[in-house]
Formats: sequence, C-alpha cells, structure tokens
Amino acid sequence: MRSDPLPASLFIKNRSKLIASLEPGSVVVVCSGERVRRSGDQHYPFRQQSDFFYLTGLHTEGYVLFLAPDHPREEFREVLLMREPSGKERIWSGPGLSVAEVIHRSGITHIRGMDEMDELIGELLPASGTIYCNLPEDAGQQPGVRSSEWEVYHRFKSSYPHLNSARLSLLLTPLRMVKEPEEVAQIRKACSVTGRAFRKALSVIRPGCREFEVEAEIIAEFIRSGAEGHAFDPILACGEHALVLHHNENRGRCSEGDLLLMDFGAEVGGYAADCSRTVPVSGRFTARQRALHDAVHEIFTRARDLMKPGVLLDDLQQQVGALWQEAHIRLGLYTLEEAARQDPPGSLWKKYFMHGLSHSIGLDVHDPFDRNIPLRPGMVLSCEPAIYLPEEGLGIRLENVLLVTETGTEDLMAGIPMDAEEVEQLMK
Ligand SMILES: [Mn+2]
Repeated sequence: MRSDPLPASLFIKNRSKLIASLEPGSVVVVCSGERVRRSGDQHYPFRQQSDFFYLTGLHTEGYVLFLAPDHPREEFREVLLMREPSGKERIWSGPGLSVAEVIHRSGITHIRGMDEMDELIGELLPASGTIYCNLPEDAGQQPGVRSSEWEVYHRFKSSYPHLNSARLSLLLTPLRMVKEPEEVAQIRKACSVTGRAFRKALSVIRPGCREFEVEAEIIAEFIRSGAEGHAFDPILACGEHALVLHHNENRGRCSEGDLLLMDFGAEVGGYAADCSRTVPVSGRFTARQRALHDAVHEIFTRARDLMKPGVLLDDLQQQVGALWQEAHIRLGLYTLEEAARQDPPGSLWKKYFMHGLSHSIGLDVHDPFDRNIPLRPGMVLSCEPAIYLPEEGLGIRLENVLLVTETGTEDLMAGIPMDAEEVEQLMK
C-alpha cells in the first residue's frame, strides 16, 4: 500500500473485541484475499479481504489467521499461518514481508508455515465448539475469498464432520459498524483527498469534454496524494447517463446545458470515501436545474440533521421519503391529489428516488451493516439524497460521508463545496 501502515494496537484491539463476542470453545478462521486472474498471465491489482485486514492489518496474500482463545496452551490461541514466497516469486515480486515485519504490523506473535495447517487443525479442533469463518453466503460478496476459505473449511469438516460452523459476519458486522478513532482518521484522509480531486475535476469540465477526461483528473489527484486509488469504480455521468445508477463506462461527451453527475471516492490505507456532486457542464445551472439541485441540497441538509444516535436507517428512509413527496409536489412532478390516491400509500416518491439514503462506509465503500441496529456514535455513513427524472434527461445526487457523534453527526466532507452558488463560483 502507498499509505503508512496503521499501528498494530488497532488490530490487537479489533481481535480482542471479536474474541470477547465468541462463545466458549470457538475457533475463528480467516484467510487473506487472493490475487484474481485478469486474463492470460495478468492479475487484477491485489486488494486485501476486508475482514482479514480488520483483524491483522496485513495487506498481502498467503495467510490464514486462527483464533482459539480458550485453547489450554497459549501458543495455539492466536496463530498466523504464512506462505513463504518461492524462489521464483522472490525474483519476480520481491521477498514479501519478513516474519519480524508481520509480527510488528499485526501484533500476532505465533507465526507458522502454511505446511503446518493440518497439524494446527488437529490441535485446535478437539477443543472447538463452533468454527466461525467466511462461509459461501458471505464469500459471494467478497470476490477472491471463496477458494482459500473453502479449502480450510473443508479440511476442518473432513477431520470433524459433526463440527458446528457459523458465519463470521454474524460477529464481525456489529464490530465493523462502529469505527475506532484510527479508522475515522483514515476515512477523514480519504475524504480530504476526495475533496481535492473534486476541485481538480471541476477545472477540466467544459462543453465538449469527455467523461473520462474528468475521471483522469480524479485518479491523478488520488495517486498524487498517496491514496491507493478509487474505493469503487467512479461514476462520471453526463445528462441522461445519470439515470443509470452505476454508469461506469465514462465515455460520454459532456454537452452544453447538461449536468454532470460525479460519484467517486478515494481509498486511503484500505478505507473508503464516497462523494457525489452534480455540476453544470457550462458552469451555470439553468433555472430548472438550480431548483432541482437546491431541492436535493435541502433534503441532504434535513436528512443529515435527522441522523443521530438511536435512529434506524429504515425509519430514516421513510422520513426522507415523506420530505421528498413534499418536494416533488412543489417541483410539479405530481399533485397533492395524486399523492393522496397513490397505491400503495407513501410510495410515489420512490419513482424519483429509488435507492437508499444511507449506507455504512469503512474498509468497504458499502461496509457491512445490520439495519436492525440503531445508529450510534462512531458509525460512518453516507447521506445521499437524489432525484432522477427520465422525462427531463437528468439525475442529481449529492452525497457526503458523516460520522455519527453523541448528539448528531459530523460531516467529514463539509469542506467539499455542495451549494449551487459555490460550485458556479468555482467553475468560473
Ligand atoms: Mn454512496
């Protein structure tokens, strides 16, 4: 990674939180991610599996973490298996981390070779009640996890067919939902790099430019700032491209009079930012665009003010839906009478705002979240109201990253211009 590593104390803390939530006699197994083949002899850039990173701070492939906190012998309670690179791999890809570096970064002191896996499984299992790992249901959402996790899981199961197994995400999701201060600091950095990229991007937007030219400014600023890159495929969507929620091709041409929707975010040290802005290609909103943009901005502010400890995301979604209904009527999209007649009641707004207002952000841009758990301090969430109008060939989305505090939220993107007037000033 380009970023400086976080201190091992964070990962020691994360493991101890997980251990505290385990039933007696449990074993946890987590594999590092694997490089995914692209085509021929090339691979996609390596990205660590987030659960493994959360528990170890290690960013390379070829590890398996075992936690067995109730094991009678201390040297089996926390073990990391490490695959030594072959002679050929050393020549092509370098030596990798030394054992001393692995210990320093992760705080795990018992490091063994991958060839000791069967012996270790034999040692851990007799004491085990339940084995927690990323089972296929979770692995499906995490490309690259499946193969190695499956292999270890099957080794356990073939030695001990009656073993209970459970999804690690049941335990890790509630933990990953609340960020430690070190994690919030990384997300802050990612947000500030994202803000710089937004300002750079504004400088190249003009009638006739291509969506990918704007994308190029963004990635240049990310790399220049030492970020890992994009936290997700960036969306540069001009005109009606904005109606496709995940428009990623970014080859369109920005036309005079159109709006450009930008949804992008840097990844710093494994942590994501997620920002959306919608700006006029010509540098000036039309009266109609301005009215629509102001409506989204106002709902952003009101939704942000509704986000505080104790709130459930599903309730928030309904409250924001009601705010949208008022705004839609004001904007002439439907009448009060039509709203009164709608079937089912309270659903008309979804035609113009069909996605969630908020998702959790952390190591993943859509971080694991249990919607049955109310907001609490330390959670980091997006706030992203939007309006999509196929009839008018445009979509407007505004999105910031918020940190839930004791009393409300802190806007981690407060420094990135959102106001229509301010955006026009910057584009002059
Ligand atoms: Mn988002």
